[in-house]
Amino acid sequence: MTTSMRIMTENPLNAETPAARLRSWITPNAFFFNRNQGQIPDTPVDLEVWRLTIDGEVNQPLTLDMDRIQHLPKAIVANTLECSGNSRSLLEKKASGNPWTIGGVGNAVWGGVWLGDLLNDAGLTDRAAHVAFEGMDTPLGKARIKFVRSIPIEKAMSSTLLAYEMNGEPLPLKHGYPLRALALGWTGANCVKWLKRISVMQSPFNGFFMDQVYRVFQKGQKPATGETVTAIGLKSIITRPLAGERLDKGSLVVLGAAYAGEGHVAQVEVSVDDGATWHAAEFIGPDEPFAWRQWQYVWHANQAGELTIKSRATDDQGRQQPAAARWNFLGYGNNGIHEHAVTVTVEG
Ligand SMILES: Nc1nc2c(c(=O)[nH]1)N[C@H]1C(S)=C(S)[C@@H](COP(=O)(O)O)O[C@H]1N2
Ligand SMILES: [Mo]
Repeated sequence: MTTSMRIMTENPLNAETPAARLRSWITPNAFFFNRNQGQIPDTPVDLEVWRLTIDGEVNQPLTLDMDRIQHLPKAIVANTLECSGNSRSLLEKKASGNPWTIGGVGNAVWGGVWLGDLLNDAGLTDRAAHVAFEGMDTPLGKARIKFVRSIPIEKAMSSTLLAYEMNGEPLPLKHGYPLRALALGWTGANCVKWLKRISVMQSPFNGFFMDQVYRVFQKGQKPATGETVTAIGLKSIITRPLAGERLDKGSLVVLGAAYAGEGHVAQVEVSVDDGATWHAAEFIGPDEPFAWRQWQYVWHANQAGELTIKSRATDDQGRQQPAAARWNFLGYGNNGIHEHAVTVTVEG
């Protein structure tokens, strides 16, 4: 069983959390997945020189240092972060991008300030409709395009955190030190790291990572005409046993996590006969908005042979995780029950 990060690319660093590290409610900082389009700053920025600017469609632009930010009312919130491309490699039809299995997701308790509080201080003009975030990472690739992303003003005002702490520690360099945005319940692409500038705009930011990359589109379709990735979908994953494991007969605890972005997971069911019959799993531990729920199902494996375990989540509106993923060109948002099935062998 592997417990170290699975590195997909070194530069930029893209690495996923091994399943064994997804079995606790909190994902430790050292094992939280890494997803980067650019080059992580090689040294933490000096807080003496770092400033956050808030400008654009505001009455009073703000320039804030960390001391000022940390003296504002502190919010502490749990949030499960998932990369839009998570589970891409589990799709039956290939899609281009990092070959994530299930480990492009993690849950942490973040400390910071509400973006809405800062935007209220700056005062929004009546043209304010979108909020763009710019980080300090160095762009890679020939075109040297900065990772700039914008979100609608409603999301920015209602439930977006600017985090300077992760699981009680200062935000680690890899995860955006000194400050990152977290659009709670939305995919990682909406959560810019190493923040330096927040601009309020009349329309969405136009740029490569807005128009060409984080879009759900089909082959032959222009990316910009596809939908922008926003909220994380309803999904459950099995973190134990692992695919291909050989198990002894007897009682076995099946473990997993389920999450729903801005929604709330109400039920998880498990099937050990490839979806023919389903049994309620039991939740373990905290149940917080925007955070995954860990679950377990005790399975009495008394017959030898190969079999397929599936899990399915239902939210508090009665919506169910889809039986199969909805394929798209970049393989975003794979939350299919079928794609996340785990086949194991019970030894005779
Ligand atoms: N500045 C900056 N922010 C960024 C990115 C980036 O490349 N640069 N990648 C985004 C993507 S696609 C994801 S999934 C998350 C990953 O956050 P993590 O590395 O802390 O897990 O960061 C987001 N924020
Ligand atoms: Mo991502």
